[in-house]
Amino acid sequence: MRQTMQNDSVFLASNVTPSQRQLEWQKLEFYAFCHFGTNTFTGKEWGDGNCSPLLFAPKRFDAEQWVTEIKNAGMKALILTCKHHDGFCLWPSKYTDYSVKNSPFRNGNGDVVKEVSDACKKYGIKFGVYLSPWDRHEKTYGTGEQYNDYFVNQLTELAENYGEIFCFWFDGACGEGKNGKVQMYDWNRYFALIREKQPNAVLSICGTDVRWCGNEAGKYRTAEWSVVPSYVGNQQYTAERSQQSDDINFSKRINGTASDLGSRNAIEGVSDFIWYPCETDVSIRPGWFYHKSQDFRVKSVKKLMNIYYGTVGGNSALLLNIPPDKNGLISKYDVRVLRKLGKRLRQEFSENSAVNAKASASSETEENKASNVISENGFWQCAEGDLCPEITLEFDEPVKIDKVVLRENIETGQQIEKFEIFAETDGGFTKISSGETIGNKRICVINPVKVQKIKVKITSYRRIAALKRIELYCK
Ligand code: FUL
Repeated sequence: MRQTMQNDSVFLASNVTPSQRQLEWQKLEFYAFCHFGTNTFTGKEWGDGNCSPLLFAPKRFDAEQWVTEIKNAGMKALILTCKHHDGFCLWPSKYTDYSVKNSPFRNGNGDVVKEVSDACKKYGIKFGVYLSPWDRHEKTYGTGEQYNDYFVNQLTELAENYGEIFCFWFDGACGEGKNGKVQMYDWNRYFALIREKQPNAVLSICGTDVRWCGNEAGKYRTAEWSVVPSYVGNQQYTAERSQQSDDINFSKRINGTASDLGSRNAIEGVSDFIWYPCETDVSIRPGWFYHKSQDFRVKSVKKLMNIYYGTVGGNSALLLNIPPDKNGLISKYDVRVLRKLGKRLRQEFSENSAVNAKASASSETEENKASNVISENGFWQCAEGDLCPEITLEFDEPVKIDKVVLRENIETGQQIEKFEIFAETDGGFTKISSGETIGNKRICVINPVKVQKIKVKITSYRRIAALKRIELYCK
């Protein structure tokens, strides 16, 4: 235990823990974004809200195709752009004519939100809603209360009619510029409504449960903290860093991302903290919407695996955008990569050999024993006063590994600041990896090695050191 002054920033941060809904969300790790709407047909990224609904005409739309490919690639949920900035609604909203009901899709009787949410239910993945606060079509946008009523009405339709929703994703983007309309969003009213109608849903990005990573390029932090100063949770903070103009290069930029939000240095002098875990959103293509011209620019499996290791394996969730095409299908170019990605993930994490080991530690508590790290339940916690706790897994026979997965017990907060991993081979212990944070999950990719023992040393932590799991894999 270090620095236990009761008013010390590090001590205060160490007391912050996730809510139940954040813990449930944390289990998803990897899920899909589907940008689909009029832009799919016009070739734009930011529609201006003036194009005719008649353009929305997917001829072979099949939500089950989306969901089966997404599930196969290892993703556990899907977030649909029910309304993007152009204001066009993918469900027949009662409050506007600018929706699927005036499009050729299913002769005006279609409901994309219904078909996608039903497919998610059928195949057992979660469904989430993206509803853009910024609306370029709706006349009341910029009037204050009238637009807030409109937005609340739409949220109510979505929250009431499509079953369980795991997430409401509120984009911070707005490109109205200096002379554009200014709308004062009534966030508290939106959030209260969702808490009432969908109490298990997380509020993301401009919401208070899940934090935007700060870029759209798949760039991640080497040390990702879920406990951050409260001001990071302010909607203004997120909006100012979000996209301000229709600029394709925004998705490549990483300079808006603060590299450190939670280390001792970053939180010095701060006394207010929140649990606000990171989500990294990135598109499988250069754009968020489908463009035929980008068919040959789908990210490779290698690139996606790197992003996966850095995000899912770096205490962030990964929200991978897969934009369906004009037919209303995930195109064969994306399908090819998604299938390979799913196969690769299954290979990389096929068998956890840690379950066959014997665990011992420099210290443990009565309830939270070392052996818990290789079981299905519980966690290991070192005894008070153990300043450099270590835990060792020992095998009867040497085991080949190329990845060590560590999971902190985040129910008791995020506290581990530095760790080192050693392997005992024929020639004694050698260091094979080290890192700063762990949080929900840290994946350490190492050179393949045959080990008799693995030792994890926690060289710096805040108030408690508690590991939920150690897993060992080899492809
Ligand atoms: C941004 C938007 O402006 C993009 O169009 C896209 O929806 C992305 C996920 O968020 O802020």
